[in-house]
Amino acid sequence: MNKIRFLTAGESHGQALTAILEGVPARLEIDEDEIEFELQRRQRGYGRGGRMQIEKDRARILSGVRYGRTLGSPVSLLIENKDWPNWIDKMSVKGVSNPAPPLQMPRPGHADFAGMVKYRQNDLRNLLERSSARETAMRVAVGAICKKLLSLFGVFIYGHVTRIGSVESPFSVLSLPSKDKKNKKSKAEWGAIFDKVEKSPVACADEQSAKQMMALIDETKQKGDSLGGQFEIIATGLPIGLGSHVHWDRKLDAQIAFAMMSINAIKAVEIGMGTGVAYNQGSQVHDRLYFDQKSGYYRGSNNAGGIEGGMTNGEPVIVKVTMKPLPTMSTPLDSVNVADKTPQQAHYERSDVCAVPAAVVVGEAMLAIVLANALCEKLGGDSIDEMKQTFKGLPDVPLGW
Ligand code: EPS
Repeated sequence: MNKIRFLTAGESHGQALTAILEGVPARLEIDEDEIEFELQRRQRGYGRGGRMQIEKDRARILSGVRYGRTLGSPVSLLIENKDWPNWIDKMSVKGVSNPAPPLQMPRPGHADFAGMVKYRQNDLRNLLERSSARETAMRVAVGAICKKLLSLFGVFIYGHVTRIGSVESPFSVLSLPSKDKKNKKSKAEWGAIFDKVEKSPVACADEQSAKQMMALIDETKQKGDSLGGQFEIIATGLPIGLGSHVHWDRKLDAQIAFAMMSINAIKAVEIGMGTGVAYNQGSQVHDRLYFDQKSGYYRGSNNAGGIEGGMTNGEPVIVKVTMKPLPTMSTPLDSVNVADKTPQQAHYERSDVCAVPAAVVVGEAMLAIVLANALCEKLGGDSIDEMKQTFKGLPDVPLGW
């Protein structure tokens, strides 16, 4: 990614998260309330721990915006950690006379062990603070700005949970009837489908499955265990030709996989039919191409998930993401005390039982960042106005070469 890039900083229980977002074109209208809307969506979710009762995420825009519009200069953001006053001693920037005792039992599945060895740390707090998914709040703030940019070009992103542990929702965008000519759905039609998701405590479109998911979360919490799951993200209204087939790092599916795998606890990413392509024949996998005067080009299915040859093909981009169960468990796993090498139970501190509903919003944000970058590359220009001019010149359907 080179048009839009960003860096974040901040520890989970430090003072704040910060970010610098570079490459946003000038004259994009954005305000803090729009960013907060996304931040609050990320805080939802049955299965979250006590921390979400403390935080009330809101990003302050510190630079790059004047009178409600971007300047083309770097946008910097700050989200305060409301929990910070409870951690002032444990997370003090300055040295203290009575530091907190070091945490020395790494949690299997977490960054603790490899991080302790790599960074020569004898206190796993020095790893967990940054490897915590708290950082994803800032990605959602950055993603909110990218979502706003995309919306000006008719691109919208939706996400929903398809699985938590053993409970699978029957709803998948991929399994919508192919006759639908999916890309032709209006924003209102997509909105109606995803309205149910927004109202669900587990971000699941199927009410029955949602109930089962919540029951499973309760049961798992009782046992002191944790849960992962899967979610699907979809981007609609994309023009043909974002990304490119010409070089490995310009392939859009590669960029999406990278972005999704960078989210905490993500172990697999699939585009469209994903791993299903291995079990089917070509005739069952590839999306037949049709044309009629009214709809232009359209497909009989969207197993490619909207990407062929590393480029958008005009169909919705569909990404399926798999998240592992969280490694912090109140019934901890076997570990070793790294101070004296004796067997001990892994460290436990307050955590979530399941964070899949929150991860959906982070996935949406990461997809928005990748797609906004690809759109800026495609349309060029230093301002939204310039991008819009170029956009008008793109063929609606690629007729009459
Ligand atoms: C997290 C542990 C929990 C989560 C946290 C991620 O935090 P705490 O240790 O303060 O209870 O709530 O997620 C967030 C703070 C957040 O904003 O999503 C972890 O270990 O990754």
